[in-house]
Formats: sequence, structure tokens, C-alpha cells
Amino acid sequence: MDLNTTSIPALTADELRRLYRLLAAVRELDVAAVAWQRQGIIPGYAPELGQEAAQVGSAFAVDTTRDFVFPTYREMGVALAMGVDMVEYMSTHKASWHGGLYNPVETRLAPIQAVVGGSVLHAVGWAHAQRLDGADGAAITYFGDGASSQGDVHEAMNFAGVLKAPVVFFVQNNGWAISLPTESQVAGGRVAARAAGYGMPGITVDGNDVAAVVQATRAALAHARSGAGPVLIEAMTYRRGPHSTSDDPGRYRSLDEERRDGGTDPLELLASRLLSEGIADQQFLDEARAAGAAAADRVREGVMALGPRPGSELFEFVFQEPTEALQAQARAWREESEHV
Ligand SMILES: Cc1ncc(C[n+]2csc(CCOP(=O)(O)OP(=O)(O)O)c2C)c(N)n1
Ligand SMILES: [Mg+2]
Repeated sequence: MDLNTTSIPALTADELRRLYRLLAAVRELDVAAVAWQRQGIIPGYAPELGQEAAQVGSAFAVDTTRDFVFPTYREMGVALAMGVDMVEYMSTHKASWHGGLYNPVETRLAPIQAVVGGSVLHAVGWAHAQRLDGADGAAITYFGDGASSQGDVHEAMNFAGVLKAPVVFFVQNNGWAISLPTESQVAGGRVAARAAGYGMPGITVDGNDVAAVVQATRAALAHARSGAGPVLIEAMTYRRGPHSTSDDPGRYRSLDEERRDGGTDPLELLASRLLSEGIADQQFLDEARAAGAAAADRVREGVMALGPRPGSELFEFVFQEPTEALQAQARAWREESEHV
């Protein structure tokens, strides 16, 4: 099944410049966050070096007045492109608040979560429910090549196909699931090929080409919103850094392999297009990087200033009405930690 991408207009020069500024901001913040972890400012972080175009490009296509976004633990670039406050986003990496301090309802970004494949089920539930309510938005859910082997993802795709739920399944195929290469777990070569079995279009896109990602995601969201059912997009990219700040890729891949498989740097790809088409000059590119670095410094200050949250929040926001078992745990916790 094919997806109609021809009706999507080409990106304007202004959009391409905005995309470069976003890519630069994500690159600067991402590299800075790894340094903060090494400096002891945050305990952990999941870098996205090399995946900036897949994230910024897909989020750029989202309409936050009606769509809803379901991230994993590696979607800082999505959050930034959606305009989420980055201190509130980074609070999860400071371990101040599980899932991020931003308001999911206002931002349209569901809480950050680390259950592999977990957000995929939530997206289908949200998409189907809002359609039953008569709304016309679509959900976009992020997951990795590794998560595509998880049972939950197949159940979610099957339900979305059967119900014609307005969902875009956005797979970032970054070549690795921690230390396991994609070819060791994705039979049939491509995750996108699986879409046919669930009755939905499945397309692959160059995940390092931000303009291509915007176009594909705009087409997919339009398809989903129109009531034609879900779409799967597989963005081919490469995780240039470690899985997380606790990982050492040198234990399972060589520098030669990284150089061979890394693909084109998404920032360099867009920069050379902007220059060759006369859309921007070197000064614009330098200023975008400098603005990104300055913004990252401001986020660092905000993250450092974040205090701990009250421990009692552990028990809140779990169920709409807390269970007796949870209330008993909360009482025990209070007696032990607050001696009340
Ligand atoms: C249900 C579940 N199983 C296992 C893990 C441990 N785990 C965390 S990330 C990961 C690999 C995920 O790889 P992929 O889906 O390709 O995403 P990427 O990390 O490459 O972005 C695993 C197995 C987990 N967090 N949740
Ligand atoms: Mg992966």
C-alpha cells in the first residue's frame, strides 16, 4: 500500500532555515547534556547524536492544536522542536521528576518513558478514543528498531490497522538496540515491510535528511487524520554515540564500523543544501550554532537550580483513585521517612 506524498508542497526557504536552527539547537543541547552527566550535574542521559533530523523533521510536521506525541527516552529533539521547556524536559535526566515536569496536556507531549514499546500502545488508545469523541487529530508514536521486536508493538499495530486508528508509527532505525545490531533481530530486512501485514502503508525515509522526514511525516499525518488509518514510517539513521551515558559502544563495535556505517551527518547535509541553494550563508549557520550553544547554557543553569520534589509525589498521579494497597504503602513510607 502506497502513501500519497506528491500532494505535500515542497518546504519553503524560511522553513528550511527554521529547521537548521532547530537541528543546531538540538545538537548543541545533546552534546552539552552528555558533558553535564560527566560533570555530575545529571545522573544519566540517552544521547541522540546523528538522529537530530529524524526527530526534528517528524516533530516539525505535528500540529499541536490537534495531534499528540508519544516519545520514548531518546526524543529530546522532538520535544525541543515542539517548543517544550527544556529545563522541564531535562528534569527527568536530573532524576527530579520521572517523565519530565512539562504539562503533557498543554504541550501535547506524553511523559518521557523508558518501557521499550510502551508508548506505542498508549498512542493507539489515545488515537482511537479521540476519534470516538469526534476529533480529527492523529497520534505519532516513536520507537526503535529494537522495540519493533516487542510483542506490544505488534499488538498495537494490529489494533490500529483493524480500528483504522489515526496513528503514525515512527520508527527510528538507528542500527542498534543497545549492543544488538538491527540485522540480528529484524527478519525480512526492514521494519517498514511489516506494515503490510497490518493493512497499512509502510515507508522508509532517509532519516538524516530533515526535509525528506518532514515531507514523509506530513503525508503520513494527513493520511491518518483523513480517516484512512495508520501509517508506519521507518527513518533510516544511525546512533553515533553510546546507547546511554552508562554504555561503552567500544565493547561491541569498532571505530572503523562507526565510520563506515554512520551515514551523513544530518546538520552537514542540510547546511550544504542551504549554502548550495543560496538559502543561507556561513554566517547564518554559525549564528544558529552559537544560539543553540547559548540556549544550552541557559538550560544547564535551570537544570542545576532544580530542587528535589516532595517524596510523597511517588504515590500521586499513579491512579485516578489510589488503591488501598498504594495508600498503605504511602502510609508506611511516611512513617519511615517522615516519622509521622
Ligand atoms: C520492556 C523493556 N525491555 C527491555 C528494556 C531495556 N532496554 C532499554 S533500551 C533497549 C533497547 C531499545 O532499542 P531500540 O528500540 O532500537 O531503541 P534505541 O535505544 O536504539 O533508541 C532495551 C532492551 C526496557 N527498557 N524495557
Ligand atoms: Mg535502535
